Amino acid sequence: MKAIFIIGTAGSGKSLLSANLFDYYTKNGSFVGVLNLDPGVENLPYTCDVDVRDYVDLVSIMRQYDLGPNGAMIMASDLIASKIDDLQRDVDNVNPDYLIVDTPGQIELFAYRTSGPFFVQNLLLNKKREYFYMMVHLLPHQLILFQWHFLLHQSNFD
Ligand SMILES: Nc1nc2c(ncn2[C@@H]2O[C@H](COP(=O)(O)OP(=O)(O)O)[C@@H](O)[C@H]2O)c(=O)[nH]1
Ligand SMILES: [Mg+2]
Repeated sequence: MKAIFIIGTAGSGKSLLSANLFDYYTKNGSFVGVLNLDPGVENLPYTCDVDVRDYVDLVSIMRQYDLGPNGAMIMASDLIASKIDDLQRDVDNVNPDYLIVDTPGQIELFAYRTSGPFFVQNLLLNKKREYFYMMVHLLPHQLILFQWHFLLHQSNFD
């Protein structure tokens, strides 16, 4: 299984790119799965095989902890890491050739908090990190340095 993480700023087109990559790989005969890691998204341009919203619900977090949307997103982003075993099990059940990972809307919540790098490092760990890719797109130049730190943090991609 090869995992492709789609990373970018909010509204930069991550979800649409995920949908197009799904179509591209499918048309070329590969078995592709899409993992949605955005707990706050309402509509997706693809049908996800594995969905973090099954485990982390933004509206429930807002109600339960009396948080606004931004605070709930921070909490939800951290909760994603605690659901990695469930998400890993769901991914293993699908077991695609390529796993496209559509990351949360706000890059800062995924890349700069410990939960994002933890998730990237530990997903597919039990698969001995078979070919593990990351993709970055549409980065404003201020973010590139941070992005490379994030990428270089990973020891397991070709
Ligand atoms: N014109 C144009 N619009 C795009 C492109 N990629 C995404 N969009 C639109 O930009 C908006 C945000 O895209 P989305 O994939 O949800 O961004 P995300 O927040 O990074 O997942 C949506 O309305 C998309 O239809 C693109 O390459 N060209
Ligand atoms: Mg999105």
